[in-house]
Amino acid sequence: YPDRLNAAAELVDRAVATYGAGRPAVRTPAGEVWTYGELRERADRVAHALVDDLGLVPGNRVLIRSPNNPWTVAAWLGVLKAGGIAVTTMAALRERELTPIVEKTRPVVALVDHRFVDDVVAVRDAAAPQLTIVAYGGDTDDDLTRRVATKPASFTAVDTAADDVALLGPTSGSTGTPKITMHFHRDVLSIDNTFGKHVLRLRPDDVVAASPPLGFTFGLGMLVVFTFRAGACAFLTEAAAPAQLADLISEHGVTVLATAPTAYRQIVRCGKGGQLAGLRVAVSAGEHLPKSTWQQLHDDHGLEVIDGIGATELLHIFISAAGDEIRPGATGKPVPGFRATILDADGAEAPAGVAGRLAVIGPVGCRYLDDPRQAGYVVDGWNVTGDTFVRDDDGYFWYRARTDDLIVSSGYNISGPEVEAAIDAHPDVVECGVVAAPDPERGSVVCAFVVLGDGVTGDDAKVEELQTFVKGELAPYKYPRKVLFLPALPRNTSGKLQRFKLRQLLET
Ligand code: 3SK
Repeated sequence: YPDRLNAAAELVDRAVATYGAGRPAVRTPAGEVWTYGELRERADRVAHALVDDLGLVPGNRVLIRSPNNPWTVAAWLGVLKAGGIAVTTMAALRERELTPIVEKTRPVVALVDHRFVDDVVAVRDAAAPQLTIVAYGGDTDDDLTRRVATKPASFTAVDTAADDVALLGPTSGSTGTPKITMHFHRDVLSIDNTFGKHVLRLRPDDVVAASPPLGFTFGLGMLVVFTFRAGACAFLTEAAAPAQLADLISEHGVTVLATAPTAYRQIVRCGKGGQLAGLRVAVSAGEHLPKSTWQQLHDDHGLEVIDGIGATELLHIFISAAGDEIRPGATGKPVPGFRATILDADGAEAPAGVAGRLAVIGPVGCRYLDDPRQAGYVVDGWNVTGDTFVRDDDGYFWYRARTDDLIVSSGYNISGPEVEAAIDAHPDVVECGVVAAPDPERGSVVCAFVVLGDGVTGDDAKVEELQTFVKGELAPYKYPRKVLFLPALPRNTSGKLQRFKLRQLLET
């Protein structure tokens, strides 16, 4: 990369120059379409409002809080063009989750969708008097989207250094205390030069939908970075349940979908798998994609889902495979640009076939903002993830468990997600989460929290049926000795299963 680089200019100005101002950049289910020219103009007006009205200077941080919609994209691009640092958050976060993020990142401005202002006001009043809150998307006179109408239509992007911070991405980690990852302007582009160019390979005529929020780098990469680098169109849905999303995909000619395995399973279970027929590319990440789910999507719906593992610390996906390279059940190989290895308990590189912690090196690395947990994540230059994987002789990486999800029962090592995948395959199960339950005899036993389909009763007979079913699928020692039924599983705002909350349920 050149020394000076502004990622927002590279995304939107470059798209206008390469693909034309009239090409659609973003669309919504309501039929709103913004061309690349319109998106650039609105982002430029936002940059003017930030600098001219709100006194933003390069390096200032700007919190963005909104569901996925076109103004959020314009706001994000406008902040970066003005030389600011975007602190991306999810609309679903509440006051108690926003407070530590605001305290740590100290934004001077918050650009907030007008429907989500209250929690930010509460955080400002309690903890951040420096914060100017500007609502957008509403119809009051001081609303950002009304104010920008009077601003000049063009803004020359601040000549930021490639190594200036562009993005602060909060991540909750497994315990819930947020860590703030820092990413440079060049990092934003590098995810396209790795996963985007080598695995995803979008085309200008693609229409890209993704369920993860723009406040999660999975969604930001899919809907903004990869899409705009390819001159494609982002289809922005604010909050679509999987069944609705499936309908929107077929109604609006979506060709690329990125979502989590749970959403794929729910789409299939509610009989909407046929709505995915027009997809050219389907990406699954955020959670392990079990082989059974991949196979069902392939056999029944003709999809060759691209699985991948990423991390907010590394901005996006670093292990994946597409097309003929896919081995169902394996996550894939290191994306070109990345190296990956397995570390044993002593931190040494483990040979093929031996499970250990997945560690990665690539063009993007973990930099936590002022956080002692940095020393645990970056060790000898390796970014050490919280996942246990095994590498096979062909260099494919196979997911085993979160490092803290391994269940040791009577001396057996049991992967919680493996048992989950087995239970998920039962026709009455919507989803399940498996954790270790303390047991005086065995140390721990496998405990499954199960969500059943509508009208199915969770009684003793169902427990026995599920146990027998798992024994038929896996080595019998892995069957869940404890089965509890829940109406829904606890998930964080990115949709990840919160196993620590399941463990807490066992303590109550
Ligand atoms: O796998 C994930 O959880 C992830 C995290 C950040 C960015 C992208 C992905 C897929």
